[in-house]
Amino acid sequence: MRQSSWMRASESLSARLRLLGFVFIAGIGLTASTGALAEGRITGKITATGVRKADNVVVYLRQVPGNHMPPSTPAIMDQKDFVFIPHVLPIVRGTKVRFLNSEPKAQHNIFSPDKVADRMNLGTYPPGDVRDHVFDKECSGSGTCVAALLCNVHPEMSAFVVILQNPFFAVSDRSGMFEIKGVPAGTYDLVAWHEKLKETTTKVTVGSGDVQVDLKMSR
Ligand SMILES: [Cu+2]
Repeated sequence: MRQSSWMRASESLSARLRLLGFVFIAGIGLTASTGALAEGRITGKITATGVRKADNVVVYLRQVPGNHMPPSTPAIMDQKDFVFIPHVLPIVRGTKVRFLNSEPKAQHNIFSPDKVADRMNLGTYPPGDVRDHVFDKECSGSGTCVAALLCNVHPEMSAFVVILQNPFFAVSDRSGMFEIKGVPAGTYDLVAWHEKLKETTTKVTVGSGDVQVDLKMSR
């Protein structure tokens, strides 16, 4: 009687230990997986001298480990009221950009004279038509990889496709604010590029949570 009660107690104890062990291992597993998946957000404000507004600054991480695939859907560059929309389009290298013509009547011709990024000419085409181009060439030289876009019908039209290694980028708004979400934990070079301002590079360390980075840019 005494023995069997001891055995029951012992079995119950070993069952509890097994359960405890399971919970412990599961706990380690959970900690390890959340550790590996830690990601944060980079937010900030750009103050620029020499331009009226600090918008259209592309803020991006120069190099993020891994092979970053371009999206399966094309990025859109529209043309309306004789303006490229958006004025600045950051993409992951290899992204297909679809060029629309949303004018009621006017034809446009899109080309990039850029020898460094991607020299191309999509020809002249009417409203409603589209042209696609995949920006997949490696840039020669250092600095941000940019393809300037022009229209040979309307010389006042211009835009920029900024070709990047990874999808962790943002374009600043009219008040110079930007936000990059879902950044894997790590230390990176945060680059700010603007068509008229000097490029800046800042070291940034991202954990889980928010990192605030304010940037100053000038001509
Ligand atoms: Cu045009």
